[in-house]
Amino acid sequence: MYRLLPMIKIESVRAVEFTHPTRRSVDAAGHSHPGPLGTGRQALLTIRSADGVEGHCFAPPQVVRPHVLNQFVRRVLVGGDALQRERLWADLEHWQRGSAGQLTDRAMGAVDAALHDLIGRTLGVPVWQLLGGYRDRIPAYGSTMCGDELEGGLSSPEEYADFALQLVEKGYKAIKLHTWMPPVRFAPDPGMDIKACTAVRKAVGPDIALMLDGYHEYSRTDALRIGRALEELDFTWYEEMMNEQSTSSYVWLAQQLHIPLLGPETLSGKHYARAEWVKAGASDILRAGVNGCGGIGPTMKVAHLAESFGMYCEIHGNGAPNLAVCGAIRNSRWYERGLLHPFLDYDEVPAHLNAIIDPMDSEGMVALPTGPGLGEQINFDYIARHTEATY
Ligand code: LLH
Ligand code: MG
Repeated sequence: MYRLLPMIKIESVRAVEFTHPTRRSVDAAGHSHPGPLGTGRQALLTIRSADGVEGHCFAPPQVVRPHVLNQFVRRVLVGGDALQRERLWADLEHWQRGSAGQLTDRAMGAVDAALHDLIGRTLGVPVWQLLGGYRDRIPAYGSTMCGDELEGGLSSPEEYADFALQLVEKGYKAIKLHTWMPPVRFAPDPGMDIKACTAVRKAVGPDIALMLDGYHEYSRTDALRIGRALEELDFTWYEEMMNEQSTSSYVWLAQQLHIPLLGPETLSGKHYARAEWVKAGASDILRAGVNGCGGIGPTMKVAHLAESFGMYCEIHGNGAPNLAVCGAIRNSRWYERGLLHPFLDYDEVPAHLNAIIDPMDSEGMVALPTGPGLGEQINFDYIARHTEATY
């Protein structure tokens, strides 16, 4: 004798675009840095059920723009059953092929996360429990912003070392450096990356786990030079140091180094591309994040793929959907907390939230949220007062 869960019938999909104050500015290569107080823009995607329950996900407005919602997302979702999210995802993927590149993995990721939130909120349970409930807390690593030319910021190896000490003081037991990339004038520079990593290791001692996420377009030989230095410095992993579209370059590097290579992070192709990386021996630790990999569903598939091959899968990026995956799987060692910078307070609650999703304790641990769905505490009043468009 069994009972099916009652259908969670999807009634509507909508997005609101709102503004919020921010001190982050984005450089010509898309990396964020501290900046003057300015105005940021986000969209809140909302999927509403016939019972009046709503699931949400934040996304860049261009990702969930009207064309995407009208042509693909509403056609697939409205009238459907949120509990069939695997089927809905497959139907979206079907539309993706003929969408002329308009239905992106990122759009699918936002829709899939909002669907998970809707299911969790309807059932009154956290998504990380629904997905696997492996743990209720996870160690965080402090993930720095990319290097800059701001005095007192991240403009020299010494400043990375000072900042790393501050992070250890806060409780972090692991730190990842993002080093200098263009448009920083002196970047890329393998020698500077090695100096920064050396200074940080010297400052924090042998017991803090360290990782490097450097310039993403190094040549094989520059990447090898840095990798050999990281081995001397006992780094835990080495991430996205070359263009990830060149699988052969990663295979080449993996064959020369014993430090674990981690990836792919930005490569398109969702779980399919990651399976190819495992087969090719292009990385030792797999990588996927909800935003870039097409959602919570495919990210879980990547994690389970990695587990089946005895590999870790480290989840890319912070935020509620990624944290939910971290709580559900066993083969991720850390949650990526950041991006961090000496001039910015990561713990400051953004105007559109009532609390951050990932407060960290003095032992460097982040607790999984206990609220239903993705557990995001959204400030709907603020968003309503700062909405500029609804679609
Ligand atoms: O500056 C950035 O946005 C980072 O490079 C970003 O891609 C970051 O999320 C990352 O690589 N984390 O591992
Ligand atoms: Mg990265």
